[in-house]
Amino acid sequence: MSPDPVAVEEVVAEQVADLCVAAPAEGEKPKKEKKPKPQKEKKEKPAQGGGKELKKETQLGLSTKKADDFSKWYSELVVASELISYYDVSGCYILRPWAFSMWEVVQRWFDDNIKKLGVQNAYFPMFITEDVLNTEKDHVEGFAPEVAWVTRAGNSEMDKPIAIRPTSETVMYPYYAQWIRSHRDLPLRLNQWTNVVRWEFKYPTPFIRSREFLWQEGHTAFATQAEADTEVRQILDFYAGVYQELLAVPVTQGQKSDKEKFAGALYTTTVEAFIPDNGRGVQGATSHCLGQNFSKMFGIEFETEDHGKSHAWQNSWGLTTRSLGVMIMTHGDDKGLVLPPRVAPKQVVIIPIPKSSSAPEQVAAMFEQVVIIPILKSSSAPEQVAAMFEQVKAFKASLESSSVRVETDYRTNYTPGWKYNHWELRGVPIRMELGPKDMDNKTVVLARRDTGAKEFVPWDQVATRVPELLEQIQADMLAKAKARYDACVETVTTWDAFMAALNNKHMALAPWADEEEVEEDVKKRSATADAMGAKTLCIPFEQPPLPEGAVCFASGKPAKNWALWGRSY
Ligand code: 87F
Repeated sequence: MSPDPVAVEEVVAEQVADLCVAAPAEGEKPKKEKKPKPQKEKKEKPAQGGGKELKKETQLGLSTKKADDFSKWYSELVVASELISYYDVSGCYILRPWAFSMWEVVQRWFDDNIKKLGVQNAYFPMFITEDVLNTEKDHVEGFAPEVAWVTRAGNSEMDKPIAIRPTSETVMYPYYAQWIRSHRDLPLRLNQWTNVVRWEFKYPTPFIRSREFLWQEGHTAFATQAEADTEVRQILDFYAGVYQELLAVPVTQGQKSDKEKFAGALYTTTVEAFIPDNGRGVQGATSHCLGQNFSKMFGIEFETEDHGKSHAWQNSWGLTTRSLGVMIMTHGDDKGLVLPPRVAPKQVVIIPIPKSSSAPEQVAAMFEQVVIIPILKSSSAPEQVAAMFEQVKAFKASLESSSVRVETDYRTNYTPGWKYNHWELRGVPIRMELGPKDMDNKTVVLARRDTGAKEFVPWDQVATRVPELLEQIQADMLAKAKARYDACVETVTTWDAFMAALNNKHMALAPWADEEEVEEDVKKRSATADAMGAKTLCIPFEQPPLPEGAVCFASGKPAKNWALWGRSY
């Protein structure tokens, strides 16, 4: 993946301010790191025991609105929704189960798809000797400051320091050179799911930019360029699928400019997302055709069918946990996460609402899920509450048999309002309420997290309506995000219109002569006192027709294509 620009206008959320490296201005030397203090998270305090406290609602939700301070909203959100805990190594985060299970959904989907193409999973070590890392010196050079090294074991300095993988080209390709001898050994298509370490000094942001992150990296070798070219685009389509079909995040597919491509690649393709709230583009995932660059460096040579010799054609491609951050930023609102059903760890939460906010202890004791039993009088008879809870269990079983991921919340020490906030914060797509009236009418209420819309559904239709509604929510979330995305693409032909688009927190689609010097110049000229310069996000594969005589918006030279520009992560 190509290096990211420095975020200059990020504002630190109050409770994380002292954890992070101060954001250096572009070109400025990174500041010295402060020793981070462990994060103080706002803990939920359930009402304890006695009746008086039971009604008192605990403070849930977010103190910052998305539109008021996006960066602070995001930092608060990822912690409050229990996706992330801050860690005492700056730029590293704990992925809690709510986040990790979404990564597992992404993994499963992508893994199934690449296996259908014939890719196999493998695992290579995370350590790299200095000599091997230097085999690829030209390409590693620009990244060298980010490589982390192990220099000591126990109390003794190591004879030779060992690098921790920032990516695995140099780890894997010496073995590809051993394994690939004949055209019969091709194609070789391996993928690994791992962590990688890049010791960045740019401003860290959970999921979006961290010093250790999770990803998959695919490394494949073919006999011909045509096969490699085909795979590059198949993988890119899968990446677009992860974003659009699972995460409901629109992306543009395209090719990176020469300046932005991976230095080791022949060409780099990318899916580019956009965060309207801060006007930043974000590289979603990249699929590179490495050509024969690495096979020549590492000696990956094979005997062809006609007994000649040829260097293999190689690709590499990667998707990281950043994808979850883009999804969270895209859909989240002032109440918390809004999760697309296909990745939501729980798709429906069923909340029984007995007449009183608490159930009698003898009823509560029947259910293992209930751990805290308040001793209170209830206005619902135990039999009524028991019947309601039985009905909830029946819905859970029936929905789970159609593979719906269901949570039930029988807790009796929280009010219904508190529970609504709790599950809204966590982004569960559908809340199903079952109250005394619903028991009488044999209906439930389904409330959508994305729109807040509520509907009554007869019991006998729940098993069909819920899956249908989940698909509807998924489709509506993508459509809404796509409409916002499209509204952020401004077609411009002049420098002034280009700057106006950027300063309006939009992307600019502009005719371009495809010159690296011009891209560098645009980056400098478009930087303002409080905003970074712009770069090309990609040259979209879907190109509008270029009018006769169209000229580059920045250089005035004859345009070669339309490029998508933006300020970006
Ligand atoms: C940081 C330190 C050292 C990115 C780095 O995009 C080396 C690198 O090679 C480095 N950051 N890269 C480029 C990674 C290229 C490529 N690798 C496989 C991918 C996808 C997965």
